Amino acid sequence: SGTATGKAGIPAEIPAIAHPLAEEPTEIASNINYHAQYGPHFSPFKFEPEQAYYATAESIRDQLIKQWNETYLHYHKANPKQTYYLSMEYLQGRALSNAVGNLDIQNAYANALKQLGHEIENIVEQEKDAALGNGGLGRLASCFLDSMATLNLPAWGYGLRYRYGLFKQLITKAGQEEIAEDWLEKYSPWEVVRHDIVFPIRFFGHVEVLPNGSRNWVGGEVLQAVAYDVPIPGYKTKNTNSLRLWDAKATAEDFDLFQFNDGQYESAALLHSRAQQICAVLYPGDATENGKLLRLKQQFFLCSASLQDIISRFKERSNGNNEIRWSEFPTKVAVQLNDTHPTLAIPELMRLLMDVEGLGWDEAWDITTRTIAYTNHTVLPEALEKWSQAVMWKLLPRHMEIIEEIDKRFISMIQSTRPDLENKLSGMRILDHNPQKAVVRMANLCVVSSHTVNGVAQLHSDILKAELFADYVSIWPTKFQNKTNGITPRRWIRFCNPELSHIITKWLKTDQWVTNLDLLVNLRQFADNPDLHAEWESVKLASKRRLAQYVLHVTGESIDPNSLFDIQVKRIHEYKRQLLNILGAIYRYKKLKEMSPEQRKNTTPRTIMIGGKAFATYTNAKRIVKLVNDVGAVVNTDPEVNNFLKVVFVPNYNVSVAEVLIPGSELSQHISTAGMEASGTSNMKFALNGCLIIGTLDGANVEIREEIGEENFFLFGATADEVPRLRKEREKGTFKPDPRFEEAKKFVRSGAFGTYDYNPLLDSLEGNSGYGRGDYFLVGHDFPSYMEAQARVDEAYKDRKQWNKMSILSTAGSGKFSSDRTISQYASEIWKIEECRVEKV
Ligand code: T68
Repeated sequence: SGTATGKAGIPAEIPAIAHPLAEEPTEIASNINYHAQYGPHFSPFKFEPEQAYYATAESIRDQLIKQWNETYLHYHKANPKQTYYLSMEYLQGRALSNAVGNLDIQNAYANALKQLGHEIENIVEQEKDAALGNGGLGRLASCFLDSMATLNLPAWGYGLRYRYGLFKQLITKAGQEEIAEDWLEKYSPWEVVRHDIVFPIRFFGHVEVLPNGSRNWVGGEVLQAVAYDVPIPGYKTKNTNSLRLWDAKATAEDFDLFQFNDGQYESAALLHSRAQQICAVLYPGDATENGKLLRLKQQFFLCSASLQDIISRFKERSNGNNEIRWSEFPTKVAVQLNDTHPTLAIPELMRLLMDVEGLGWDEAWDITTRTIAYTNHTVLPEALEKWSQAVMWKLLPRHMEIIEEIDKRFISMIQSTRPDLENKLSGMRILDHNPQKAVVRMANLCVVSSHTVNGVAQLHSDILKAELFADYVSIWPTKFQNKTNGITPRRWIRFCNPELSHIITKWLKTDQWVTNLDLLVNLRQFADNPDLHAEWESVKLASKRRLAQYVLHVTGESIDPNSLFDIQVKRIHEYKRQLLNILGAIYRYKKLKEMSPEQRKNTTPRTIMIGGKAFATYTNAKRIVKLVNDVGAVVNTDPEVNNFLKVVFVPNYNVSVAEVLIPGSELSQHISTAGMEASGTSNMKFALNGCLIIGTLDGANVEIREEIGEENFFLFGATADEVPRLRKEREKGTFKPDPRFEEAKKFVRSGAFGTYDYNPLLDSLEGNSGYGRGDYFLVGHDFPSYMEAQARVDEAYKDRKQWNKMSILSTAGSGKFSSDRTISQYASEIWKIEECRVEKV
C-alpha cells in the first residue's frame, strides 16, 4: 500500500550539502564533464553531441532539483489550497531549452558548452520531444503547467508515463505511415522515479458487503502505480512544480516462480505483461472491445493513483496524528478534469471517502462536488465519451454502483424540485438505458458532479450553455463559466523567437512583457514607425530562411523565402478543413496554368505549407494527407508555375517543429466550420509572432479578431448560427455550388494529381450524394468566400508597409492570449487558490 513519505516524515529544513551549484561557465563546464564521466549511462571518454546533451541535461537538473525540493517543502509548511490538474495528455516538447530559458542560465550554458567544443543549438536538437498527447488539449495542459509555476501557484499536474507517445509520421508513396516513437529509448534525464511512492490499483473483482452494511471492493487483479516526477520550472522564479506521471508495474509476488520453472514463461509473468500494456501507448486504438477496455483501464489508473496520492498528502499536511477534518478537504484540494477522460476521479473519490475513510454518502458527495471541476473541449458528438455499462460493471463494479446512485439521486432531485424538466430527464441523466447500447455518459456525470464547468473560448462556452448543456443551466445557472485558452509566451515567443523578442524588448524598453503580455499593446504606437518596420521585416526574413532550411532538410524541397509563407498545421480532421485549403491551392494552380507569363508576374508568389498527423484509422484524414502530397509533387515540379506557387507537406508535425514554423510564418489558416473548433491555440501562437490569420468566426478566432482589430484579420465563411440552416439546404439539394468549387474538384477527378482514387474523398463534399456525408463541414458553401479572402491576402501582401503594420498590430493585440491570464482566472474564479512564492533557495 502507498505511503508518500518515510517514517521520519518531511524534514523541517533541507540539510545543506557540500555541492555548490555552478554559476560560472567554467564551473558549469566542469559540472557537465562530471556527469559525462560519472553518469552511468554512457561509456566514458566519449563526448559526441548525444552524450553532451545527456550530461548537460543532468547538470541543469541538479540546479532544478534544489529549487524543486525547496518548493515541495515550502508548500508542505504553508499548507495552502493546492490544485491538481488531471490530464490523460501532456505535450511537453523539449525540456532543455525551456529549462535554461526559465532559469535564465542560457548564456552561461552556451558558453560552457563552447568551452567543451559544442554549440548549444546542436545540443538542444538532440532531445526527443516528450509527446504524451495528441494535439491542442495536451499542449494546453503543458502551457498551463508553465504558467502555474511562473505564477508561483501551488498546482501540480498528474498524467501517465506512456512508453510510446504520439506516433512518428512518415510520408511515403502510400501517404501517412505511423511508427512508434520511443522517446524513452535511451532514458529521460527529466524524470525522477520515486520508488517510495507506489499505490495499488485494482481492476475487475467484486463488491463485498460487510455486516455493518459498508461495501468493499475486493478480488480481481491489482497492479502498482509508481510515480515518475518531472520538474516544472517557472520563468525567473524559484517555484518549481511537479508533473507526476504514473507508470504501472507488478510485484515479485505476482510472478509465478513455479509456473516459470515449469516452462510456462508467459503465464508466469501474466500480471507483469498486463502492467506493461497499461502505459504502453497514448490513445490505444479503441475500435475493438480490447482497445476500449485498455483505454478505460488507463483512465482509471490515472484517477485512482492520483486521488490516493492527493488524499495521502492531505492527511500528511493535516498534521498526521490528529483527527482528520474531512470537511476541510475542499479548502485544501482543487481537482480539475481536463475533458471527460479523467471522469472516473468522481466515483473513485466517492469510493475512497466512503469505503476506505468511512464517510457517509452525503458527506462524501459534498466533498466531491466541492473539489471537482470540469473543462469541456469539444461539442463534436463523436468525441463525447460514452462507456458501455457492461464493460464498466466488469472492470469497476463498485464505481458502477456509485454512478448508479448518483444517477438515481439526480433523477429524484429533478422529480421533486423541477417537474418541468421531467421530459428532458432521459437526455440529462447519466445512464442511458437504450437497450441497444446501455452506456454511461461521462460529460453528464461531470456536469452533475462538478462545482464548475467551463468551455475554452467565449463562443464555445456560449454554445455549451445554449446547446450541449442547455438543460442544466436552469438548475445551476452559476455553474457554467468561460475560460478562454492561452499559450505560454515563454516557449511560444521568448524562446522560439529570440530575435523578435529582442526587438519587442528594445521598443518597449522593458522585458516585463514576457510575464505581463498585456504590455504588448504599447507596440501599437509604433505600428507606422519605419525603423520598427525595417527591424520587424528583417527578423521575419531571417526566420523564413531558417524555416526554408528546415523544409529543405526534411522534404528536399527548396522554397523561396521571398514568397508569402502560408501555413496550416494542426491535427488533420475534416472539421478543420485542410481540404478547403488544398482545394484552394488546386484552384490557384489551375488559374496560374491558364495565365500568360506576363500575368503570372503580377501574382503574389506563395508557399503553402500544410502539416499534421491523421489518427491511424481515420480514412478521410489520411486521404487528405495523401492529396496534399500528390498536389505538391505536381505543382513543385511544374516549371511554368513553381516560381509562383509551391505546396509542401511538412512531415511529423510536433511541438519542436512548431517552434521553427511559427516564427517563419506570415499567414496562417484557422478555417474550421464555424461552431466546431472549441478554441484553437495555435491561432494565438501565430498571431503573437506577427503572423496574419485567415479564418472563420470560430473558437478563439472571434476573440483574436476583436483584440487585434477586424482590419487585421482575413475573415470569411458562414457563422455558427447559420450552419444548421445551411446544412439543411445541403441535405435538401437546394444548394447551388460555386463554379470555381466544381472546377477544382473536377480537376482532381481528372487525374491531374495522379492515379490515386480521390472520388470517395471528393464525394463527401457533394451535398446531394448518397455516397458522401452531404458536405457536413460546408466546404462547398465557404469555398467562394474563402477564395475572396485569399485574394485580399494577395493584394495586402503587395503593400509591404501595410502588411508590416498589420503584423505588428497582430503581436500588439495578442496580450490577452497568455496562459498566465487564463491560469489566473482559473485560480481565482474556479480553484480559489493563491500564490505561494518560494522566496529563497
Ligand atoms: C482541442 N481538443 C480542441 N482533443 O479541439 C481545440 N480528444 O479547439 C482546443 O483549443 C484544445 O482542445 C484546447 O482546449 C483536443 O485536442 C484531443 O486531443 C482529444 C484526445 C482524446 C480524445 C478526444
